[in-house]
Amino acid sequence: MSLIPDYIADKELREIAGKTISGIRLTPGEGLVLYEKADLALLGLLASVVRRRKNGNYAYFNRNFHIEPTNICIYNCRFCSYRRPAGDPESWDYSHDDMLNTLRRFDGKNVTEVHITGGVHPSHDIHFYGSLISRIKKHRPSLHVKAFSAVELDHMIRMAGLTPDKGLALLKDYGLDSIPGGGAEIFDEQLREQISNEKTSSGQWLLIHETAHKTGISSNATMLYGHIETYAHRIDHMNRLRILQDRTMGFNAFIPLKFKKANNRMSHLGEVSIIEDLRNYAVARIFLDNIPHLKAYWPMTGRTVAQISLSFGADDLDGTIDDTTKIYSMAGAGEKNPVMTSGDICKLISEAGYIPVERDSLYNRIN
Ligand code: V47
Ligand code: SF4
Repeated sequence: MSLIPDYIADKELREIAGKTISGIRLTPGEGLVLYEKADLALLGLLASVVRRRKNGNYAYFNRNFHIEPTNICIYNCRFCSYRRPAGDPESWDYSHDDMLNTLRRFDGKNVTEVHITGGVHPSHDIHFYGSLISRIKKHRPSLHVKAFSAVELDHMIRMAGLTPDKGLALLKDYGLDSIPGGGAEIFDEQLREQISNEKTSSGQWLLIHETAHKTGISSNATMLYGHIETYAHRIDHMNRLRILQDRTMGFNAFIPLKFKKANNRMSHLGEVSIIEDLRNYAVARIFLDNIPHLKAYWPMTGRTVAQISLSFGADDLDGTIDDTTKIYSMAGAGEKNPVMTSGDICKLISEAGYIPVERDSLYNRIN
């Protein structure tokens, strides 16, 4: 008996569904057909087949917190609600001691990862950030440091006059463990110019991640969706990631980031629906057959949508956060002060019918 419901009459869609169920890679054209023709129920079914093949009935989370060193940034992306010019009353620029104080708040608490990212400050250099990492490691050697988007890395490595391989090797020596997925936005060059003019190019973003993977530093990848992009742009973005991943296998997780409209220069666009969020998770899970994990980042989605997304391909909710990130609350996310205990996360996951698993930053099971 076929898993594909009879009401799906479209021949092309039936073939694509059949390929997905058999574990055969979809072409970019077929991925596009899914976005254009498949309804939510079919996408949920297919994404769940893929999700269970890759991650069984498990849903992952970790115990983490963020440090956002500054919101002063040399770039001015149209979608960004977070950046402030230097001297603005809402800008911040933390010293090492400020950030070490944040770290000390977690002394005696069971966290395993610090996620560090922020604006691209005009003058903080690779040694400022490198020595921050080494001070963190000195204070708490077992903490995994996941730090700096490829956009921040690109700037600090260029400022130092280094090549990506030399710059990343230096940061690894300082203690960098892995790289978060930010700054990818959308790779299509024309669209990127419209929403984040002058920022690190798509090619450079991909090169930094490829170099990191070759240096033994794994990473995540994001995609900013729900603004002026088309489905073809989303497929193109994921296809570029899929091609790179075939070469390196260094991406741990893919994280779709929904454009949030508050306090930025693209507010007039509004936001896409939750249905669209779930369809997008599902297509990503089906299309990105070589990235092991799909993360629903709950401070952005809110906990309810994160919970539902587990039935649309997501297998990771990110972490406990402990109210340490402002990026999404400044962009209008419902979670104004994001905090969940590991008990809260386990409850969300269990209620959705999945088995909660605490992981480390590289997806090894802790519990
Ligand atoms: O690159 C900025 C996005 C990203 C808005 O690797 C916005 O585990 C939506 O990369 N609406 C930074 N998105 C956050 C990020 C991230 C988050 C969670 C986990 C991981 C990981 C990485 O935030 C930026 C940009 O794409 N962003 N403004 C906005 N208005
Ligand atoms: Fe700067 Fe990042 Fe905001 Fe762009 S999204 S303006 S690079 S902080």
